[in-house]
Amino acid sequence: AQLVRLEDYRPSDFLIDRVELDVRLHPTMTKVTATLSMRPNPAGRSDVPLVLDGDEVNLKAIALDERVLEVGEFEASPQSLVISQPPQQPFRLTIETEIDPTANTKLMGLYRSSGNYCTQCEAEGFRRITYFLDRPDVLAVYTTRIEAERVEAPVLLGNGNPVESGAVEGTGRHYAIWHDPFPKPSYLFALVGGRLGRVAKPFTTMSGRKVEIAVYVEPGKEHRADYALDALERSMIWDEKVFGREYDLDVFNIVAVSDFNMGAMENKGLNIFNDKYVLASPETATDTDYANIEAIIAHEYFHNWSGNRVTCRDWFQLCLKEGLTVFRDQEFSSDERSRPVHRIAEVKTLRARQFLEDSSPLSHPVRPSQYREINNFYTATVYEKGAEIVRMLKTIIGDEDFRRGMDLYYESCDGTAATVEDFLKAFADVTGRDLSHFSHWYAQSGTPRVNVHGHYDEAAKTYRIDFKQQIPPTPGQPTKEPMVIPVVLGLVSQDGQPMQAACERVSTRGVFLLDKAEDSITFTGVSSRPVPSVFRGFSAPVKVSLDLSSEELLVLLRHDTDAFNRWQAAQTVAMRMLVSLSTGVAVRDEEMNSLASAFCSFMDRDALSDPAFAALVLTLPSEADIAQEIGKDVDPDAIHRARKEVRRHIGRACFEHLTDFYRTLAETEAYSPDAASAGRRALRNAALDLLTAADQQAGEKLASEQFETASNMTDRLASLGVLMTIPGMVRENAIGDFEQRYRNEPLVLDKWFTLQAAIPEDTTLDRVKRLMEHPAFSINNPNRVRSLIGSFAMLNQVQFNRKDGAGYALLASIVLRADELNPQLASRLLTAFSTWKMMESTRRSHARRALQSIAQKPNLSRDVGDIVNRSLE
Ligand code: BAL
Ligand code: ZN
Repeated sequence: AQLVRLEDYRPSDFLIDRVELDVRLHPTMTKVTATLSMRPNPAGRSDVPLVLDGDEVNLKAIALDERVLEVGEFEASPQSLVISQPPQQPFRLTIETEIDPTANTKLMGLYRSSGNYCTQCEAEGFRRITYFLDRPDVLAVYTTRIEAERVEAPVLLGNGNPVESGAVEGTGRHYAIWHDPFPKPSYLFALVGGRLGRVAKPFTTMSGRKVEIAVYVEPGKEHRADYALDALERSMIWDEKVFGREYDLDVFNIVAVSDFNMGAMENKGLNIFNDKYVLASPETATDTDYANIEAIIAHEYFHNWSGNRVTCRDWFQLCLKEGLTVFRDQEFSSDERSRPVHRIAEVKTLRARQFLEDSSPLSHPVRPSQYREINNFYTATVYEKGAEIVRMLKTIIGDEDFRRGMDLYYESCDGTAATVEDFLKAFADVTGRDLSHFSHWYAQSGTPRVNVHGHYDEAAKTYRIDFKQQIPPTPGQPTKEPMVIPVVLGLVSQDGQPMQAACERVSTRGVFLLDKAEDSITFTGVSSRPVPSVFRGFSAPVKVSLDLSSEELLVLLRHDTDAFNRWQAAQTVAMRMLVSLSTGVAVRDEEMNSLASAFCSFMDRDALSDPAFAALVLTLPSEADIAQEIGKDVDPDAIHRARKEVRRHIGRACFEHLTDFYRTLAETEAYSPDAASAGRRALRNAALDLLTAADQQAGEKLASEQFETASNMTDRLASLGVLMTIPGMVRENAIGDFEQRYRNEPLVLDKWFTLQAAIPEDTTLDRVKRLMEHPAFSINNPNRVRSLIGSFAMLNQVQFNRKDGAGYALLASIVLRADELNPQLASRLLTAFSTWKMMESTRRSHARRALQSIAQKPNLSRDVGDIVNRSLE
């Protein structure tokens, strides 16, 4: 596949000002007539052919300024439509195409999900509907007429505002016309036709405009859309209050569909969602589901400004909308929930996904400089690290200047397709700062490592901290420049008091900017040896090496004013022990006991004051986190044993506290998804997990009771998760019971698939194969495939990475099968191999062979071909 390079960008030679679409929906023969009002682009080249993009479209007719073009005046293939001598003044091009939505298993373009018609056009799906200049810098005003059989699709939705609807006389068909006054790129186009239930409410914007907001779902599931509708309303209010951004159309519609490659899509005025991120009831959704729904509803809504009103010039700028919008949704969730708890959750995700990616052969900059398949760049790096860059910018310039910069960005770029440079310029303009050095964060890949060493001078009463940053080599980038790293820090005394020492290099907001490879800062007036608390709130996406002893870290766990670093301290101490145990380094009993007693005293003193935070502290680093920390010659079996041993030790040492939590935190009121209630459930279920690690029999009994009596999905699923760790009939009966209870609930069965795929036992491979034959499983449905196969490969460290290579072989065979139907889904699954180079040699050879077996296959999609080749490099 051809390499696309950022440096080759040039403006389009033609522009499209208006698009009139007439879409006659039919299950297998949908007719699309597109009338494009076009003109040569003054910024483009003149006297060049007009080349429109296509992808598997079937051309029926073409006319230029109402004159039908003859064969010879144009050249059409399924991939492009070329008019060699287009007019040099404005013209109208009318293109008729025919497409088959039922055969569209790629779920890009127009397709059917549970019989309903829907679209997905980002990044390059619009070209699967009609020939077009399918690039984000071609902005047009769209009017869409949708027509369908009324019985098949009583609901017809498009972008923008509804204009007109009615019957098509003498037929069973009807139509709706939608007009979107805001110029937009084709990737934001959407339409929906189907049988759908609806919940709606009026919303009045801050300037008094009336808007109807609505969520459409499968009929009968309307009550499960209430939470999504509420989250939408809260998002709209928050964006007005925090960013001054108001909604701009008369309606805002969300449609939930069951077959969707992504989480959701921000089409203008018509967001289309994976139903997993819309539907929720206490009986079917967990606290995590509720939190995800809230975050993703907000994310897609926030795109209306960060993505739609200001869009991207080209796909290299994807982080411009995604990183910024993730930052915005994270801020929203932090405001709606608990900021420190949410920050820890964000960092856990960042480390698990982005740090992992950045240390793998798939590492790439937040703004890549080249790609072969853009769908492979909807990554944790672009999204999550992209959000961290925005957060660092805010930390460096402060809240007020950040808001002024955002206002200027929206004002100066509204209605345009912008770049990262445009974004940074707004902040440079409002602050007078030169942000060119900071912009390395967009261009350099790899996770910087920062070494921190403290030196206390007792006589001079000074404390010096030496910082050293290193950025590892990554594909295409053997050497790096130092980054600008904001270090938020403070000093804590050995007895846990905040110390007010002076250092001119640290701003009043407690920020030191590390912008050289090495630098030192000195605090004066330091009365006793301090414990430094650095990277408070995880102020930069870096790995930190600290020369603190476990005792000093435990001072931070107990006393730091920064909740993130309290959690981090516990994680660091536990991680050191887990790495030692996993790699055959002896751990002294005293060390283990001191960690356990720190946990006990934490439970004693602090845990119940913030149960959500406590649950995070009590959860040890995951097996994948430990593997990443070890980094090479990884033995997943040893890691699994080590984690089990430390959990057992803590569970035994703190058994009374845990039992006490388990009893006192029992649910007494009706389920509510709010953060405080969710926190209590999280702590209780973390306690159950540790109790079971300490005493399997007692844990099995408690978990079985909880499984039987749970009044909500969070508790039922948590107890089933605990039972999954104990082989035997109790577990198998619970699996069967769960299946019976939820056999008509696909999203709940996904959880059932996931738990079974994650069982760390040798028999799991066969179980997964058996489950692929289950009537509820379908290789065509992304949620099902991700829940069974994705979970096996990403969550089950020991079984995916089996020493006999059978886990790798299974994934390889499924990737190849999925690739024939849905390349995006297949290439996502394939990224599970990104850890292969860090495994010990036997596993590494098996993984290489599995990857090679994929690479050798003829007719791979561009998606899978790109990932497999980069993985093997
Ligand atoms: N734009 C693709 C889905 C999302 O990030 O919102
Ligand atoms: Zn997004």
